[in-house]
Amino acid sequence: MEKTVVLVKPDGLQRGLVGEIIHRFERKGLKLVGIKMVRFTDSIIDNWYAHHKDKDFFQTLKDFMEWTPVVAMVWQGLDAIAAVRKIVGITKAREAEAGSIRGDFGMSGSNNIIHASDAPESAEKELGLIFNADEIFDYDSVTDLLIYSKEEVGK
Ligand code: FUP
Repeated sequence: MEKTVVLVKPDGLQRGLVGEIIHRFERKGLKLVGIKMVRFTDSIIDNWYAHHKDKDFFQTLKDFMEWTPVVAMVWQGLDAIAAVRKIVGITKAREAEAGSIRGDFGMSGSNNIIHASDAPESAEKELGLIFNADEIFDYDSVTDLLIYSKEEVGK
């Protein structure tokens, strides 16, 4: 099944939202297969946000992401990337749909609490930037057969 990388950003950590965020993904039926704290560096950010390196907000984004450690997680599930992005909400938090994490807890388009991979290529890149292979766990979850149909469970 698909894996996606989630970060609780420094504002989410400061605001005590780590448990709330984990709870939302758990109750959705996603499986946690990796979790740790990471301190982002210039070189991680240059790579992670390479598509933003020429934007005027890039230095602000860097300073923000290096403010405190982040909580990095890998969640697994059927079409997990799209499912997680829906739970996260759009970038500008004050316009994000109520019920999403950004919609419920944020007002900013930069201090927006959480990151989630937006495509299989970025999920793979992000995972490789901060997780070692032995930090990702493959295990059977007893709830898989409740959350998915028999046809879906092996996908
Ligand atoms: P998202 O995928 O929703 O996290 O959004 P992007 O990849 O477009 O942007 C990554 C981060 O850059 C955002 F979470 C916050 C920051 N950003 C800004 O600060 N200003 C902007 O106008 C756009 C993005």
